[in-house]
Amino acid sequence: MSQKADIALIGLAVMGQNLILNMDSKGFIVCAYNRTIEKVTQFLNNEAKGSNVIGATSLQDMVSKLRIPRKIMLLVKAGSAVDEFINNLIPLLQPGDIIIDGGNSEYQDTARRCNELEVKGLLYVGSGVSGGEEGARYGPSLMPGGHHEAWKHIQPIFQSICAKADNEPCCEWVGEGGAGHFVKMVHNGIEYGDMQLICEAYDLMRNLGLTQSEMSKQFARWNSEELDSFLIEITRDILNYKNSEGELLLRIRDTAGQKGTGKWTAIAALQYGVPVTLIGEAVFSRCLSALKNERVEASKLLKGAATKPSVANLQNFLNHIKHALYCAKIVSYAQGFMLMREAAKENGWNLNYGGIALMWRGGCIIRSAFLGNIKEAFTRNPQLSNLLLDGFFKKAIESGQESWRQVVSHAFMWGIPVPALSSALSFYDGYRSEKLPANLLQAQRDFFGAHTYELLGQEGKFVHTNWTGTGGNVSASTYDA
Ligand code: NBP
Repeated sequence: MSQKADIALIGLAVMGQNLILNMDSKGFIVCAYNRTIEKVTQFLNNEAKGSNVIGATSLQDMVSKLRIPRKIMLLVKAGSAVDEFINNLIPLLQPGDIIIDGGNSEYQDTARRCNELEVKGLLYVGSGVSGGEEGARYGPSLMPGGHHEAWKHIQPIFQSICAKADNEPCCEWVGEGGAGHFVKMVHNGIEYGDMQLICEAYDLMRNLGLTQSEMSKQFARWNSEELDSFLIEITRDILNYKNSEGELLLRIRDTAGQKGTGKWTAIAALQYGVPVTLIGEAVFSRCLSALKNERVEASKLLKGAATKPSVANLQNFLNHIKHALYCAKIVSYAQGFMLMREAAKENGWNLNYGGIALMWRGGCIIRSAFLGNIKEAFTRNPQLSNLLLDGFFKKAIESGQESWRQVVSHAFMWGIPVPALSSALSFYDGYRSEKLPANLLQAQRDFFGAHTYELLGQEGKFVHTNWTGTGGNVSASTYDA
């Protein structure tokens, strides 16, 4: 009888194929399966030729080829395909077997599946996988969560195939239920934010008349400093890219699509009541970009600022842009970690924030030197309540904030949209405000809806005032504004 496989992988599209080849290269025996069976043979005869990968012709065949406890990883389209496979696998498995979903599933679906499988004695893991095709092949960032009992069985495979940063694996157990997919969702939201910030820096530079080659040089310089990251690096290369028709970027339509994980992050932020403003703006910016036809019409009708973009000292201003980008990025990550902290509280997850920073440090799209600084912040103080309060980041914003304010105010005067840079600055100013104008909000709500208010020094005691002398003295018990 031939050797049994260590793991089965279902879904032979780009992610599945590359993860299989990665596992194979690390010495694990993988059994490959796909809904369209012909793709298994195609894969074995082409990409996996010469490897130890084995194929299966049916789910029964696949299950019979696995070591116990069986480990089956799904890399299929998120949604009903995952449920269909789980339902078809249940009758074929034994208690203690493990199903792993490595797709971009919604974290609440993962939590539901965890509960459903627990009743049947099966272990379920929802794992974030980041890094795209190349990451999957040579070392992704992996964010597994679900039934903790599964971790000791999958840990050797996961920590062997994942990316490494400073010799540490970019994969650690995240937490119970949907925790792994939640953290992956926030990662994707942060990716949206980073990309939007870079786009705003690019927009400012091109409005100041820089050529693509000059902008590329700026990004190259920034990539050797505190902004050192994969996204800055690829932006440098995109700006430099030319084909037979010249600079490609100039010919790309200015409308961006989305697959939904950024939107999910913004929805979760609203649901948990956490002001994740920068990612929200990044999602809305993509929505605004998609209104191309409307924007073309509006551009002919609506007047903008009277002041044309220009600066006395270009080099100085470019440095201001770098600081603005860095400060706003700090706010974005601080907001993302605030969201994870609140979700952890509500879901009973014991998240290791330094460990999460390390998981994102290598392999994934937001990989950067900056994540190393975040890891260090949580190592210094594992109980850190907000990244903005860490000494390193506090100092970074102190030294960059004048530049940040210059950039945002100039952009407003020139009529250049900078939603992410500016919303981050407003958040920063709000977060550091001892007094916000919400006293007036309380008064307004009580005035028109008898919603009551709290007096300073008497927190927790809600009172109502008859502001006009004509309303009653009864306060509202329902919340409607
Ligand atoms: P896709 O998301 O394109 O999914 C293709 C796979 O899903 C194929 O195996 C296909 O089988 C299967 N499938 C579909 Br589509 N509908 C199905 C159904 N109703 N029942 C059973 N199988 C079905 O592949 P991918 O881009 O490799 O991504 C896989 C997962 O990883 C997704 O959740 C994705 O969001 C996530 N992810 C992707 C990336 C990336 O860079 N692409 C990065 C990180 C995470 P077939 O061959 O029979 O049609």
